[in-house]
Amino acid sequence: MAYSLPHLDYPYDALEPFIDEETMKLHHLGHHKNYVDKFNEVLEKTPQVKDAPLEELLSSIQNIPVDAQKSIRNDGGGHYNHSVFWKILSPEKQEPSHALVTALETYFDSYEMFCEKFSDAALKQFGSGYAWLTLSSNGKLMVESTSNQDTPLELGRYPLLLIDVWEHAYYLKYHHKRAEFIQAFWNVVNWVEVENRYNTYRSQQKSQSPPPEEAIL
Ligand code: MN3
Repeated sequence: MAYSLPHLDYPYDALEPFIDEETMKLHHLGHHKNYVDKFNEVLEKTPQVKDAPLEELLSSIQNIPVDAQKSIRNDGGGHYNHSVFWKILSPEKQEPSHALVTALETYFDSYEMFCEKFSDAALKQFGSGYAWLTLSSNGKLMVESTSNQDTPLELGRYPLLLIDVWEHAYYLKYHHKRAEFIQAFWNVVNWVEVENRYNTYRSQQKSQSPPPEEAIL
């Protein structure tokens, strides 16, 4: 079954003034749509992985035939990353729950330190890519960045929050001032969705056997 461009849960202008309507339209209907179309093309040519769930496909990309790997990483990753990105944005200003803040404090000392570390990773990502809050295979929260359309899934980590710092995500409004876009981003984070993702992946991990490196220890 072919992938399709997901609908947004809010109108294109809903994230104004932090993310402008024109950027949202071009980003969703232009950039994301291109990834979906190209991903469907490569899946047509790679029938052996056509029906694999997307997260599984991206998690085990090294098992994919080599000639399809690059395209699946770029176009499948592009579809996946943008799909998660739209979901973790919200027109309503939200604050993270006490439970989520407590989890963040465990790994980053304070919520403010987490925000600073995440913003710093987004700012310092050289060229196109993303900054992430991820959940590692042993249940730890991490801040990291990736290039292009790479996903943390390939590294065995689950994405909870991400910011797209490709220029197409902010250039129309913020021009070269990526730092201003990152600062604005904090006003439109859907913390309910971030926490849902955290709880979902945590319960999946608890129901699975521990990863091999933990078993050895
Ligand atoms: Mn993008």
